Amino acid sequence: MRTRLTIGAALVLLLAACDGGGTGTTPASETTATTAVSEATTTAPEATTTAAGATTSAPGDEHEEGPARTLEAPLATITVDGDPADWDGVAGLDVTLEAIVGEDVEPLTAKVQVAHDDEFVYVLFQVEDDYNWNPEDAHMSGSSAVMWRIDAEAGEHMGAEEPDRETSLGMVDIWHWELECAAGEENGGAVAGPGDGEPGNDSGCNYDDEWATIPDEREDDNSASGENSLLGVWNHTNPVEDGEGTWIFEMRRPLQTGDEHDAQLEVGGASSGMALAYWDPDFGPEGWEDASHAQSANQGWIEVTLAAG
Ligand SMILES: [Ca+2]
Ligand SMILES: [Ca+2]
Ligand SMILES: [Ca+2]
Ligand SMILES: [Ca+2]
Repeated sequence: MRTRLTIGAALVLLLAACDGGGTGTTPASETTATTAVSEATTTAPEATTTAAGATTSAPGDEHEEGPARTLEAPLATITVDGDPADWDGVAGLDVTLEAIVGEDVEPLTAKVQVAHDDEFVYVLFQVEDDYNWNPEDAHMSGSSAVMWRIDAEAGEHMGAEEPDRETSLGMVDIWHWELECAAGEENGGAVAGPGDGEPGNDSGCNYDDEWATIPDEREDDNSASGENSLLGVWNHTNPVEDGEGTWIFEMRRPLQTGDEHDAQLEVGGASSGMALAYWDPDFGPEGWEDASHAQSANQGWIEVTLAAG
């Protein structure tokens, strides 16, 4: 079906290139305490600052090993409702999302925050881009993906590393979101359990829990051990057609799912690699295309640790 093909093709390209960066822009990284979305600011491209809870490094040249970007996820009380007010005080990492090599996509400013409680990991991914949403055509709406490393050696290019996209270095976990349900609605969360149809395919809202080993091998979490209670609510600060503002993607998932196709997260444990992507519906007259996303993987994994306190 259309949606299925779209997701597959798009994610093939999610992390398709790391050698060269493509844009010539030095992505900014900045750590700030969370502010209300209405106060979201544009990050100065040159600025790189570090604050408590996160460290940053300037991405750019291909896989030159520098200080890894890290993000510490605190204990917090979060409600997944599309309202980011509950993230005040949770440190965030500003990220410039970039085109893959060979694509002409303007860099976008984004910010990610991660928190946890005893049961769930929470992610707030905010992207500065104007509002477009068409419930009949996901390509005419914003779209996002959050990816996590499952295997320690997995490459940030959907399990591989450039230039060899055909050789898997390990498995990755992908939360892929096409906005087929309206702002403020719960997406996912209640999809079928193991062994019931296609439990990794959220047929209701198209917020799918997936996995990949290389860009060409990506699937929904449909194994017998599949656990797919991934829940998200999206919103936008200025939800009028072409309204300038910030996309809000708020989501949660159990820390431990027992699903072989998910990253298992542990409070106080080793860091977990994360990468981000966003598809802009203004890319062309037909909306975004598979390769037209802006993404963070050129800059390597963002290393997330879940702090006990
Ligand atoms: Ca909230
Ligand atoms: Ca746009
Ligand atoms: Ca899963
Ligand atoms: Ca998964």
